[in-house]
Amino acid sequence: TGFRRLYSTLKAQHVEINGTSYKTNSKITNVTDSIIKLTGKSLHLKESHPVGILRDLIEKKLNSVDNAFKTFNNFEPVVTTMENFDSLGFPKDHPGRSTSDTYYINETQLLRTHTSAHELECFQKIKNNADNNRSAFLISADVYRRDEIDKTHYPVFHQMEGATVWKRTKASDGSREPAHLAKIRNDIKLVENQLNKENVKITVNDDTIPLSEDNPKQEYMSDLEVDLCSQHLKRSIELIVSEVFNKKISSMIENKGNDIPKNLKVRWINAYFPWTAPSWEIEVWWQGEWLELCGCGLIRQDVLLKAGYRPSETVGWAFGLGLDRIAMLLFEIPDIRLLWSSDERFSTQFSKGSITSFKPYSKHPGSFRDVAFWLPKDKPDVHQVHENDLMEIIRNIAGDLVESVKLVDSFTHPKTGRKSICYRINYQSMDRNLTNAEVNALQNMVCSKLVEEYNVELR
Ligand code: FA5
Ligand code: MG
Repeated sequence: TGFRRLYSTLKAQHVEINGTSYKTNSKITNVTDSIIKLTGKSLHLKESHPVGILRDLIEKKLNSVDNAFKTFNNFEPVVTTMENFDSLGFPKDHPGRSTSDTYYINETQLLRTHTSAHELECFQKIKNNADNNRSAFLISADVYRRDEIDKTHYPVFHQMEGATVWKRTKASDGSREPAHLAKIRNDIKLVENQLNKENVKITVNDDTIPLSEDNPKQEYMSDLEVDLCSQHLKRSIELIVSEVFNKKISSMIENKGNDIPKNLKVRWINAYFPWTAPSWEIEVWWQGEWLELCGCGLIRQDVLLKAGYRPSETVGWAFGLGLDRIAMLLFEIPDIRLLWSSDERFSTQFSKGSITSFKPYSKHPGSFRDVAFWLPKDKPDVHQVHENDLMEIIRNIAGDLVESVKLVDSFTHPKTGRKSICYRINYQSMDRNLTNAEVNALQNMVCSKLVEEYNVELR
C-alpha cells in the first residue's frame, strides 16, 4: 500500500494530454479529466463534421481571392501563459488570466483560451515567405474556457484566426505614393470582386465610425494605411460572412419558398483587444437579434517586433472567429452538446462540403432539480463559490447529461445575515431517456461534492 500511495501521489502530480505528460501544481491546476478527454477530438479537422465543414468552407473562400493564406490546423492545445497572454500584451491583472476563467495545468502552462495564442509563432513562420509583399495565415483549433452551462456554451469550442501583413515600402520620390499602398488597394479590389459575385447582398452600417481615444490608430501607421488596411480586413470578413449566410439563405429559399430576404444586415462596432489597434467586432442581424461573430483589428507593432520584424517594416491585420455558433446556425443544431455527440444518428447526417439542416432524431424530456444552500457563515460573500467552479463540479459529475444550469434564487436572511443561493439544473440526455433514479444519483453526488468542497449547508 505504501507503493500504491506513492504511485497515486506521483500520478496526481502529472497530467497527460495528447500523449505528453505535464507537471501539475495543487495550488493552480484546475484542468479536469472530463476536459482532458476532449483535447484530442479535433472536430475542426473532421471533414464530415459541421465544425470541420465550416472551417473548410471559410479557408476555401478566403483563398479563392488570391491564395495568400497558409493554414496551420494542428497546434497542440497546451500553450504557455507567455503565448496566450504576455506576447499579446495582456495586462498582468486581466480577468481572462484568472483561474476562474481559464484551465491551468501549472503556473506557466494552460489550455489556450483563443487561437491568438499562436499568432506570434505564425508571424515568425511566415516572415520569410517567398512573396515578401504580402503574407498571410489561418489557424484553426480547439480553445478552452471555464464558463456557464447552457445550449450555446461548452467548455471547448473552436476558433479560426486569420492574419495578414504587407511589407512597407518608401516612396521613391516625393510625388509618388509608396508601392505597398498600391498593392493593398489592389488586394482590396480582389476581395471586392469576390464579394460582388455573391448573390446575397450585405448592407453594412456606417463603416466610418471615427477612431477615438478608446480605439486609437497606431502612431507608426499613416491615416491612409489605417484606412486601406481596415478596408481590406473588413471586406475579407464580410466575404466570409456572405459566403456562410449565402449558403444558408439559398438553402432556406430552396426549402421554404421565396419570401426569405436576400439581404443581410451587418454592423461594425468598436472593440478593444490588447494586441490590435484600432479594433472592431462584426455583428450580423439574424432571426431578430445581433449575433457577434468575430473580433479583429490592425496588429500592434509590438507583436510584430516580438516576432522578429524590423521596426516599421510591416503593417497588417488579424481576426478571430468562433466556429461553433456559426456551425450551429448553419446546420440548425439546437444544442451545442450535439457537436460532441458520437451518436450515429448525428454524425451520419453530415457530409464533406455540404450544408444541410440537422433533423432532430428524438427529443428526450429533461428533469429539473434544484440545489439550494446556505453559504458558510464566516464568509458570506457569494464569490467564495465562483459560479464557474460550481459549473465545473456539475460538469465533472454529470458530463453531457446536463443541459443547463441557472441561478434561480439568491437572498440574504434579514436576521442572520446568511446568504442562500439556489441553482436549477436541467438533466437531459440527447440520446436517451434518463430514469429518475439516475438523475437522483447524479443530483446527490453534486450536493455531496458541494458540501465537501465548500462546506455549504444544503437547504
Ligand atoms: C477572442 O478570442 C480574440 N482572440 C479574437 C481576436 C483575434 C481579436 C485577433 C483580434 C485579433 P472573443 O473572446 O471575443 O475574442 O472571441 C472571438 C469569437 O469567438 C467571438 O466573437 C465568438 O464568435 C466566439 N466565442 C467567444 N466565446 C465563445 C463561447 N463561449 N462559445 C462559443 N463561441 C465563442
Ligand atoms: Mg467578444
